[in-house]
Parts: sequence; C-alpha cells; structure tokens
Amino acid sequence: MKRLKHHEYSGRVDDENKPERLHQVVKQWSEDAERDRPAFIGFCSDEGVHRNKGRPGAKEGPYKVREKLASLPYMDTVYEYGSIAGEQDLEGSQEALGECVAEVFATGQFPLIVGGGHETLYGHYLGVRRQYPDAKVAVVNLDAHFDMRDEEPSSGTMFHQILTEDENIDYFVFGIQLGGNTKTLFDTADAFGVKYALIEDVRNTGIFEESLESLDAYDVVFATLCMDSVQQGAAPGTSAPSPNGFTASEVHDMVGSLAKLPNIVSFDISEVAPRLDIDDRTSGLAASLFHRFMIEKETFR
Ligand SMILES: [Mn+2]
Repeated sequence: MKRLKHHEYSGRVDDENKPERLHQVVKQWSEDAERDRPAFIGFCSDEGVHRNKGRPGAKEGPYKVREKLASLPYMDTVYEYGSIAGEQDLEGSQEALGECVAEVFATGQFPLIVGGGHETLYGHYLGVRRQYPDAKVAVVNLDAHFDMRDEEPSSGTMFHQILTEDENIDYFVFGIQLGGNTKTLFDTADAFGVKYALIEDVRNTGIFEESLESLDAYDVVFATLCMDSVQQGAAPGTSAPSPNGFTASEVHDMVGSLAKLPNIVSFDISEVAPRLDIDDRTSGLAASLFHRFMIEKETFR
C-alpha cells in the first residue's frame, strides 16, 4: 500500500516578482506536468538500514535534503511528487516507490529520488524496469560498499537482488573501499561480473571517465549515490561513515559527469541521516549534489 507524505518548501525571497530560488519555482507534480523536468520523490525509510544492523536516521533524509534544496538558486520548473512513508514491510515500501517512479516516467519527467537508506535503490530499480521492461540497462553506484550480500533484503543486498533477478543489467560501482568489504563480497562481485573501481583507482586513474564512455552501449542508465562514499568530514551523517571517502569536490565532479550522460534516466541520493549529522553537512552536500546534477543536465535548461 502506498502512503504519500507531502512536503512544503519555503525559504528566502529576494524579490517577489522575480522567482530565483527553488522553493519559488517548485510545483506539485500531477499527470499533466511539463515533460523533461526534474521531479523529486522521497523515500522515508531506513528499515533496510535497521535490518542491516546499521545506525538508523535516513528516513528523515527526504525532509532535511529538501529543506536545504529550497533556497538554492533555480529558475525553471521543478516538480515535487511527495514521499513514500516507509514501513516495516520494506519490500512493500520498495514496490510502492517503484510505482511512483514508473508513474513519473510515464508522464515524461526525470525522477530525482531522495533516500532513505540505500534500500531506496531497489525501489528505484523497480520503477526503471517497469518503464523499460526490455532495455539493456546499466546501474551506476557511487559507494564505499558493494551492497551485494546474499541475505534477507536490506540496505546491504540490493545489487545481489537485482543481478540475481535480472539478466539484462550490468552493475558499475565506483569508490569501493578495501576497509569496507570482505573477501566474500569481492568474490561475489567477481562472480557476477561487476565492473568496480576502488577509490584509489578512481582518484589516480581515468577509470571513471573511461567507464562512462562505455555506457554508450546501454539503452538506459540510472545512477545512485550512497553518501557514505564521501569522506566522514564532509558527510558525517550516514549509517557507516568513511574516514577516507571521496572529497566533496570529487563527488561533485562525478555527479556532474553522470548528469551529462545522454542515456541517464533517473538518479537517487541515499543515506543522509540528519540525526547523525554535524551542522547539516551531509544534507547540505546532498542538496548541492542534486543542484549540480540539475544545472549540468542539458535537457533541464
Ligand atoms: Mn550503499
């Protein structure tokens, strides 16, 4: 069952006759929304984090990230869909998110999904697959972790679930940390043919940009950013912070490059836990990354 929460945006108004900030241009999504515009969908759930024995808090991410987005400069129409109210029935909540994502695709907008624990990604995937049932798909993940455990669905299993169920999808992950994944997980990734890059290789080689070029071969690309891929100083408010993650500037440039992919159809940012955050660093960075995505994407201009 789908329970939607509504969000109000508010913020600074410099000149009432000149809307220049996101909270002044955001409109409630409806079936006759303008095509090719971004549409925010929230997923207020950290049931996956709970099942993964992580630190909860990500279910408040959609509120805080939108609060941060509200005052950013933006002058074109943006839509607000609402948020799924996550429940203990994680699988049901993910189905519901998939329905919302598919609904937004069907009316021609670009879903920007605000997580939630990283289990958000599985609902995101369900929506992509519903809209593109026969497409050759690539999923791109910026993450310190593979999230490929073979167990009850949680925030640590999504890519194992997807690759087990779906033969027409390839998984690319950038930022993998030796300190965050066991040998079993590396073996699982190899067995599934996962294309992965350690954070050191993303930093010191051109592997990220080269891999993006290879994504031309896919009908559809969708992307997800796990905020724990970012270093703890810049993103302390996550379930499992990384002492040596991407810098804010590194992740900004990667997200900017993802936005420029011609075949990208949707993007989520997950694992913002406001109650674990320091001075709103993580929610502020997540909002600035959505903003970067929106200003880099040519079809939004
Ligand atoms: Mn993750």
